[in-house]
Amino acid sequence: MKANQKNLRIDLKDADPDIFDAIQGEIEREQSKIVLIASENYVSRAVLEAQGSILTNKYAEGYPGKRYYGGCEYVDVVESKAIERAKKIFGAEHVNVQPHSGSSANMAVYMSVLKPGDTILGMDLRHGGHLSHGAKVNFSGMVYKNVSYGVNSGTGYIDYELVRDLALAHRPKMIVSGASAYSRTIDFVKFYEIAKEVNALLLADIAHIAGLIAAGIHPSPFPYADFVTTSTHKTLRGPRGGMIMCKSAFAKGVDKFIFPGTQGGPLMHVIAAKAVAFKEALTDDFRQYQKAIVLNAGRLCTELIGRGYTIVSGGTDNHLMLVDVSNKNITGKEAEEALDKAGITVNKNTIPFDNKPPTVTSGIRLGTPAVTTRGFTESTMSEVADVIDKVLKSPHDEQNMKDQRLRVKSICESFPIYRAFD
Ligand code: DSN
Repeated sequence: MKANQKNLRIDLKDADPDIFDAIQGEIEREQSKIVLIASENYVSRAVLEAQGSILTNKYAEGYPGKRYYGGCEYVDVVESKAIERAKKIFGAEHVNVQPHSGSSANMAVYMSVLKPGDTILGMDLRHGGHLSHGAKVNFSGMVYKNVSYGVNSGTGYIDYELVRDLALAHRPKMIVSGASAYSRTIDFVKFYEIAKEVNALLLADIAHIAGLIAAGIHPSPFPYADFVTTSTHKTLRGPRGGMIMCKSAFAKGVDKFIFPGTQGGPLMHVIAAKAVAFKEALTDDFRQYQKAIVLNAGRLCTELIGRGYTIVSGGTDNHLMLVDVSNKNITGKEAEEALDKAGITVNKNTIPFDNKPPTVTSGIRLGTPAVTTRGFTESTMSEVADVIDKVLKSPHDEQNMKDQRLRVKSICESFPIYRAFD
């Protein structure tokens, strides 16, 4: 057999031990640590299998039935199923499942209806918004003029009066609703009314809460938003990727600005994995899972408040919370590092009106989608809160850190993830 043919049959562990070992290391890390990063999750084996499939071999520029390559009969089935299922989950008029990420999805939406220099009104990154909602360091803030709204300094809730005032003063072409670090229900109706008043288009970026919306736990942006974008790997629990949903009137523009506007060939293995995840999202199990995410976040939040922690806005309605650790004599960066040593993975996060830079921060963001997938219940969350508190109180006490690491390991052993650990 020739070498090039042999490659088709050699396992990764023999072909590339470096990468194989790194993947094994990551499996061990995911198994033995508690992931509280609000935007991460564990996909099902079926999603993994689809994403790791031979569909990665196929070029399919274009859309089902209208491709620029031959041999697309099977990938057409895959993409059509993904679209059909997404429409069913969200009640969308038009769906494009090709965006490689949430950011690419937002880019295509902007390009389909805005001209460079047009104004976008989006949530301030430092108040919980996303880079692609107009941040200066991102294409969205370089190509378009950005005006930012934020949360009310007293309540920590989105300041809808400020959104309206800014909209009236700046007459944006596009208003972006949606956030990456906001723990309260987003009022899409209010955003719609403001957009209507100033004749702006409304984009709802539901990346974080897509799963909750799919399960009917968070109000849907449909039929209010003109465009709805999402990543597919957070609460929605699909592969890493993006998706655009929109009203039929905008379908042509959106499709054109994904392909050929901003992307070439779609990642058909990823689209297959999206289709599988969407099938899962239509089940009752998924609805129960989303309910459990919110219950777990609620319990973690209550337990932390009970231990003297300040939560931005005073609580959570969804899958995440922002913990202001400044009254605990620790920065967000230090908290992230100490928790990681004990086996709890979180991310430092600026809190609204933070006086520390984003590399330091006064807060940490905690979320429950991943731990809920592996089976943590509310009582597990109470124990997790206790570990967090003990770590943050005495991060330099070596014995304490060893004790907390052991507690984390023991919790993790009770909730195995992938089959390799059975
Ligand atoms: N970086 C993502 C998050 O962690 O929320 C947003 O895309």
